[in-house]
Amino acid sequence: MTDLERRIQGKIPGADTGIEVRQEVCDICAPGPHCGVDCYVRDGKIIKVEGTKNHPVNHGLLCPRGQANRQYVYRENRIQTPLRRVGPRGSGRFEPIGWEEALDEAAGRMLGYKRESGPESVAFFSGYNKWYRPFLQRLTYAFGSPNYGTESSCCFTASIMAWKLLTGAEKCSPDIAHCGLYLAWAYSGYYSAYLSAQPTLNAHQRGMKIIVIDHRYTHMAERSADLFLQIRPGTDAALAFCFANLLIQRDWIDREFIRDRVHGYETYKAYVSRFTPEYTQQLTGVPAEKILRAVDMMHQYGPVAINENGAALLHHRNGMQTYRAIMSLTALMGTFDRPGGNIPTYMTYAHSMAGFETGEPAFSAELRPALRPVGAERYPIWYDTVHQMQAMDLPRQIREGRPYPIKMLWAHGLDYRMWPDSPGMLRALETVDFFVDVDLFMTDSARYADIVLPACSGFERGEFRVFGGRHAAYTRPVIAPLYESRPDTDILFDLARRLELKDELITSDYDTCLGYMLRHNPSIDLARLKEEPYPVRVDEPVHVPGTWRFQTPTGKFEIYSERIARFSGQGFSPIPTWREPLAGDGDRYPFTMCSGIRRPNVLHSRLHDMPWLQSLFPEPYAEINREDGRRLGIQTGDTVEIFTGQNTISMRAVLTDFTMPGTILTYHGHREADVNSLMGQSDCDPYSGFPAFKSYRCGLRKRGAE
Ligand SMILES: Nc1nc2c(c(=O)[nH]1)N[C@H]1C(S)=C(S)[C@@H](COP(=O)(O)OP(=O)(O)OC[C@H]3O[C@@H](n4cnc5c(=O)[nH]c(N)nc54)[C@H](O)[C@@H]3O)O[C@H]1N2
Ligand SMILES: Nc1nc2c(c(=O)[nH]1)N[C@H]1C(S)=C(S)[C@@H](COP(=O)(O)OP(=O)(O)OC[C@H]3O[C@@H](n4cnc5c(=O)[nH]c(N)nc54)[C@H](O)[C@@H]3O)O[C@H]1N2
Ligand SMILES: [Mo]
Repeated sequence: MTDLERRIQGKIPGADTGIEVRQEVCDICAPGPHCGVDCYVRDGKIIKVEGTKNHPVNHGLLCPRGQANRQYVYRENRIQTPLRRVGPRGSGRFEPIGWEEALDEAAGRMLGYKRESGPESVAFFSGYNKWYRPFLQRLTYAFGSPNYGTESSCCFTASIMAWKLLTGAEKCSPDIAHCGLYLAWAYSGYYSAYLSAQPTLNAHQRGMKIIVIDHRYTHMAERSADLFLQIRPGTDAALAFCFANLLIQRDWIDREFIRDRVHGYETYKAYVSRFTPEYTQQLTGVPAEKILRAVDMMHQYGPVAINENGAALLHHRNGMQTYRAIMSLTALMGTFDRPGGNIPTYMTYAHSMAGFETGEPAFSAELRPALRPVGAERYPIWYDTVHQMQAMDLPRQIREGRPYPIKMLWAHGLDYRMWPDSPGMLRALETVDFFVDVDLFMTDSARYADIVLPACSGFERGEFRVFGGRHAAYTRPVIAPLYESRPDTDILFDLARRLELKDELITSDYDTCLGYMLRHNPSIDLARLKEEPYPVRVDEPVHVPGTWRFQTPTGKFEIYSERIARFSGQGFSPIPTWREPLAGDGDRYPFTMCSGIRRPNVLHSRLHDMPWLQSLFPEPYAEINREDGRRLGIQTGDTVEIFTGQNTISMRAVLTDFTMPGTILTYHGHREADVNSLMGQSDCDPYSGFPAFKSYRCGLRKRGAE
């Protein structure tokens, strides 16, 4: 082997090896962390990836999923050309067609349904991906349909609802840098948000105390908890009420803040008084003396900051109320909008929080028609606060046609296994007249589409992004789009131009729209950003703690929500309330299934087939408490059946002492063991519409045992 060959094999960049290092951003779990990636490119192909050292977000780190980016981009089932279905739905029989033909046909159908059944009969949907959403949402509304909906119908939006109802803010981040005690409430860090773990550990080392509240003994609990409260899934509201009760009884509250800035204190005080430590122990499983110890610590070590959680606390049938209960503690303690507490922040751009505002929310929503979207009847509080389609109700409406028919579905990255009662969503895909799916890969959902369009990955496109700490970037593609794939936004503009729309923006182009969204952000210069390989710090005004003006009907922190009070007649409670979390059929099913607990090697449906990542955990598995295993004669490695009235699935058992007896922890999106097929549609949180993914009743047995 020559020296040059060795250097090529070693992937050494240089003019002689023809290997160049180009910067991109990992798109696998964006917009979570947005980690910078160095891509080693040779002959137009990515041959290696590693974390970008001088990237302000990840500083050279990459998680296992990010490390596997090369396998992700070059997966065998990438869709290569636009396709038209020629076999029955689900058969996977398609013929390649050209882009013009595909978009003409889709646009023709859309206009036809609009004429025959109204614009609302066409629904627009986005899966987990966020980067193109502003454009998709504007296009939906410009077309005249109210039915823009996304995966966020079951992810984090219920927390936004809670904050909006309480304060008018959308998100309130814990101020870890200045707090004395961190309530790591449903926070494990290591798997779901790995970049947040180190700052938390650093703060702990400087003296910040940590109370971990989780049903699983997590790494965070093991390594850094000063106190660990092991709690039954979904019972967290009771714990928050008990904390409130004890803080009030001991007069460890901020009376001035409550007097001047809180609405509903007296009603709430009366309500929480029944949550004694003993009663709360019965509901939550947390020993009374530990609850008392936690409250002592909150008093002794404040200011207290509380973790913002996007899913684990919300995936219960009382999730939104639970969130309101927990965050109402910031009003009692006076830590809302105070250093060391929870500070309001902005959703800056496409669901990313960078600390400053842009015109993106207005761009996305300003053309919203007055028509009522899917889910508005069933989930009125959702509709009142979010205004979008509640996509959890979409399968029902497609199948039943009530209150009006949905004829066509235009989707980007739709995965039917995201919904509870996933078979019901699949039936909806069979029922709907016309279905277009835009995805990178030929997924099990895309197989049901009439037209399938190939999107390119984040490495094959350039795009505007923002990052925490007031950073912005305009990425550049590191390789050309594979096959005939294209960026979702290009597809959307080409569609928009075919829809006879009056809106000049959504029929223009990406940069023109960005210019409009950023017209009040003078420090962001797109041309300059395009020249920069790394994110640039921008000089935009940020929220100053202590200056928040409550955007609520009373202009105060509304523990008693006047907005919800308007719906009291429909059984909704203006103050946070308790409800037993278990969803699903009655007592025949003694276990609590907590599904979708984040794991290091998976992200929803999209990574289950990837060899490197799959090698870490080759099969779907369920974590089962060792005691339960002993009782049922189950050992690690056995195949177990998890069952409900809806369905039965099989997984490998992994016995552990880290879970609570009676709980089963699983992951979702597996083709061969789809947990969502075990769940019904009827048990969603009535406030938010969120499914009870994390506290569903089920049965468990060793395969073969009856
Ligand atoms: N690796 C990886 N990272 C991800 C994702 C992924 O699929 N894989 N998904 C991303 C997405 S879309 C989301 S929404 C976020 C979710 O992010 P998180 O909600 O942080 O995700 P989890 O790690 O499942 O949950 C955090 C902790 O809450 C605990 N928990 C679960 N249920 C309860 C409960 O009822 N009460 C209490 N007190 N604790 C509970 C879990 O045991 C866990 O330790 O993760 C994001 N990051
Ligand atoms: N049981 C259970 N179910 C859950 C959860 C749980 O915890 N438990 N979590 C819920 C939560 S929080 C979430 S966020 C959802 C996740 O919901 P999903 O939307 O199911 O997430 P993914 O499977 O990651 O992505 C969907 C599709 O997007 C495609 N895709 C990736 N990048 C692009 C792109 O740039 N353009 C286009 N057009 N497509 C792209 C992927 O190939 C994939 O097919 O699942 C929810 N469902
Ligand atoms: Mo999520």
